[in-house]
Amino acid sequence: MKVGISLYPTYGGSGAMATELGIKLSDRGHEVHFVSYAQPFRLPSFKERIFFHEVEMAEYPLLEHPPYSLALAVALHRVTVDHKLDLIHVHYAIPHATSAWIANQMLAEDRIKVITTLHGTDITLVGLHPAYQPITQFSIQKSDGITTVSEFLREETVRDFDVDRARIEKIPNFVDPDVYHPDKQPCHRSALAPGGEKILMHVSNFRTVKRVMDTVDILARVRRRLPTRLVLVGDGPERVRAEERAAELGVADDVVFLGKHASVDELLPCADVFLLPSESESFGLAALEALASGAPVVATRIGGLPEVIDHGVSGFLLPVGDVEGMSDAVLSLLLDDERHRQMSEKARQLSVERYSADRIVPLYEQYYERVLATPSERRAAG
Ligand code: GMT
Repeated sequence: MKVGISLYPTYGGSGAMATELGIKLSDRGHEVHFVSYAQPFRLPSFKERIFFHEVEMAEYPLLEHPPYSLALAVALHRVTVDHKLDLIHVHYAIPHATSAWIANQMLAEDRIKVITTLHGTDITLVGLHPAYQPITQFSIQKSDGITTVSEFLREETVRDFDVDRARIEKIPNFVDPDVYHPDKQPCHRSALAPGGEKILMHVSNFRTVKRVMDTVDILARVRRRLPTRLVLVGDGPERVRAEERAAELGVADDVVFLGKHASVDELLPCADVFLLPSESESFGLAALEALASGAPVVATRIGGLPEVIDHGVSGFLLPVGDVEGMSDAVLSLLLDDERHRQMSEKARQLSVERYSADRIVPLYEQYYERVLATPSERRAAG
């Protein structure tokens, strides 16, 4: 099959997942064409059957906000024609689903199938804004196939975007258990915690929704009982406030800001506990990668996180903002080696059983086949 994949190339779960999917599809013999404004961060420089097409943007003084959605539509159209794609698979509805719809209109009689994978805030946050809701709804409804990464997100899509539940396929995110592994080397433990401290870790794009500040508050509480450090991986709008918070609480020396890191698989095995105190999370890919690396996860009971973390088995789920409860949960693990060992084992075992790439990627292939085999009403209707 020849598949075009449109995605956000920067740090973030939807781009990471779309890239991993493309790589796995190419390993399974498919030809994959990534279309985006920059090379996806998890894409290796060369891989057989993988191609990257950069969306060309023209600058012009009148264009204060150059129309990326149009440039992407043109690129998708060109790549479809030049490489005879079988289907376009877009990740994150805004604006990718709309650009794919435009590209398909340009293809006229030669239209191909478009599958939209909804990842999170394209439905729960940005997509709900009146500036985008109608076009997002239209583009999702016009897609030939729709997938969501969790049951939670499927329900949100049905409720807020008037899509028939039966039209949505839930295909969860996945993890490569050989890449995310408790024994992965190097994990740099002695550099991250030179005094032999315990390590709490958080990986995100530091947007408000991630509540990074809570991780600093948790560290401050845990550190009163046990020498512990917090390793923060990623960057974004909340980083400065998190740095200020660490200084305010007098724990700055025990908070390590690593910035963006392309290979979190090398760091996660160092985590004694992974923290994800988000106020919204459709799935929580970062949590899944941590679990597969053997780190129990302390997170919030929201969105799709209960589909990924088993409370009391592979981690703990607490209400949003319950910093005290999360600190107690962390301490219950760090102060009990046997409990920690058991939870770490379960984290690895359950995450791999349910969400390994070998199990999930074929679901996409089967879904592609099904969508390709279904006559398109929208095509007939024009
Ligand atoms: O919706 C977003 O915030 C963007 C997206 C991203 O690119 O990071 O994250 C979402 O997609 C991930 C991959 O499917 C999920 O693991 C995240 O839970 C989800 N983020 C939110 O729902 C906040």
